[in-house]
Amino acid sequence: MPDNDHSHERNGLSRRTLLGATAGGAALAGAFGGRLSLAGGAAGVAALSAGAATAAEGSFNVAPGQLDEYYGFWSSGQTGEVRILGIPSMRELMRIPVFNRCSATGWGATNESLRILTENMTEKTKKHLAANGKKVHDNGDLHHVHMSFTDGKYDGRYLYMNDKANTRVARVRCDVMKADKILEIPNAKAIHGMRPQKFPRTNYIFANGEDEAPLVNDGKTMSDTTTYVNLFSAINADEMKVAWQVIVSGNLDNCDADYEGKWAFSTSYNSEMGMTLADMTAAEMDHVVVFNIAEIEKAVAAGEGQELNGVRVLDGRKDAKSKFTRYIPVANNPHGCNMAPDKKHLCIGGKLSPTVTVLDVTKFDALFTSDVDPRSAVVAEPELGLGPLHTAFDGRGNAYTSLFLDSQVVKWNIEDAIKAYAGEKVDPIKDKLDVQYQPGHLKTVEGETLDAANNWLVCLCKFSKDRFLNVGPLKAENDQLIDISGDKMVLVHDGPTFAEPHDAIAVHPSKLTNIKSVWDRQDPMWAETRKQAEADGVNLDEWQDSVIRDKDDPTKVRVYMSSQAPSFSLESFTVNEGDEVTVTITNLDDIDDLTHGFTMGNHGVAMEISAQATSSVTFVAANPGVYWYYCQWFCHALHMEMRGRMFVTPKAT
Ligand code: RUQ
Ligand code: CUA
Ligand code: CA
Repeated sequence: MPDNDHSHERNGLSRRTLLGATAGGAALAGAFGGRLSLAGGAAGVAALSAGAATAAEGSFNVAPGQLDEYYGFWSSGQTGEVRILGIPSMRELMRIPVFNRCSATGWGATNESLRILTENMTEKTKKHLAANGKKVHDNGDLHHVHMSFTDGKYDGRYLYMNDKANTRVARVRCDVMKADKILEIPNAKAIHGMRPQKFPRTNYIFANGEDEAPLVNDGKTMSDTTTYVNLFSAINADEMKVAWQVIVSGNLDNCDADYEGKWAFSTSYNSEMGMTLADMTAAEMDHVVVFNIAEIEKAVAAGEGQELNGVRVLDGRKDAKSKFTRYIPVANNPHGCNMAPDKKHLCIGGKLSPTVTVLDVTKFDALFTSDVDPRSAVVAEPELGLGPLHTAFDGRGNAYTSLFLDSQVVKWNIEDAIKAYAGEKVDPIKDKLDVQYQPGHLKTVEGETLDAANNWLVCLCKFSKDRFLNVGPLKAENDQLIDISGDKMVLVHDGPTFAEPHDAIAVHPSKLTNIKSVWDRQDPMWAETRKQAEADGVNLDEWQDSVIRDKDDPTKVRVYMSSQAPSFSLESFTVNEGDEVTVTITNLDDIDDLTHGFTMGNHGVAMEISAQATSSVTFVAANPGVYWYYCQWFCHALHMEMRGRMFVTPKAT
């Protein structure tokens, strides 16, 4: 058993003791779906005292004051943020603003976040935003969040996430759980599927372009779809720069990578290059594209292909008989693309077909070196039910596939499916469980890594209908927790979530030992702000209360203050009507959980300043008068008194 597949002893204790001590155990076990009997009796108690209880009792209750066993990192769909949930309690622990604006933290308003949001923007986007009177996009559509890998396992350095709406990929630092890079991908359109390279480490983030458009999209060609292309992008995960792109045939939906660092693969639902629903579903087969990383790297190093908007672009289209790609036909309009932790099997969700196609990635070499039929890599195609979308894995060779139309999760065994495909009389399906309703992604604990555990499955349902109190026409989604430790799956918990979290991962805390509780004063997040302060002769690491007018541009004023509960170092400052004011605040408190805030009344300005952090915000003081600023983060018994005045002096007429 992997060492992260450990206990739920907290609540198990009472239940196990109860079961072991009473004759009513069997009846109770029945009430819990027949599962409790697995843990009953002396064996269960012995295992518990050895500190190695299993999840068999399906206990999801985390008592007040107790910590969850796993971090869950959730996408938030159209909300554009990442959320941290505890598993198994499904309690929401934190929100990480990424592509969205955040009223609480000032993400999208502070100079530090604006630099991250804008520094890797294309010229086209800058032009568009300027024309619309904006600095940044207001929305994002965050589907997939994944952690960086070392040797096929999560390494706790970074999280990566996509924005389908505005063709971006972002990175979150796990030490502080804040975004530090946001990259707009040039040339491609609508980044959907996104995965880190798993082995030997995450050198690349693979990102699928979903929407078809002319490669040079300048209006010279529009309705002539023969000029449309789709791009597969590899991003240098350390530098957060696009490393290379490959033009493919058809569009790209979901992707994944293998455990040898040789391949990436993507599903395509529009090999037809259709522009209407009828055309996109017209063919009998679509395909999976296999990308040959070594061949692509060689060609990039040799300067093959073309340079477009600063990126090396190779042609990997089917008819180009490319050495970069192979196309494996699969049933029309596939969706999920999930690599099993057995290092060998890639599972493709059939969506329109009731099947999952299992590909053996060790057979991919032959596709590039000989003339074999690409379908020779198919080793199983079990019929599982209606609308198979995504597949998750445990560490015992089982797969769990979401059935969107059947509103079920189906548990099946990969080796049995392979045997059945070879003609043996064996049923790969082990269990089916009803979920509520229409599931999309589903996730086991570290199931996309070599540490796949055998205890929990989170199933992200697209509808909640009657599961919660009615809150109006727009309802919560329903993320359900399923105990998979026994032979039968048991639904144990409903967890409502806002907007549509497409995807999630679960990570054991032992992978996240670098999380800080207080910022490092030298953090790069405010390096630019620090440079400006130094130029202004201000030491950000000390108590400071300076108001500095720019020597070259006298309409610019920089206000520096520190905070220590319950006061700002400046109880007032004065600027002139029409000045551009930059307020920089350093929180000198270095106690756990002592966050201050800064809100400038009636100016739409607010930001978070956590312990030892520096944050700054810039605005124009357009109206003369007295304006109060205050700390909006409860920090002290005298938190209400933590406020001050900005005097805006009228222009001399
Ligand atoms: S997708 S419900 Cu945006 Cu990950 Cu499949
Ligand atoms: Cu400082 Cu509230
Ligand atoms: Ca199709």
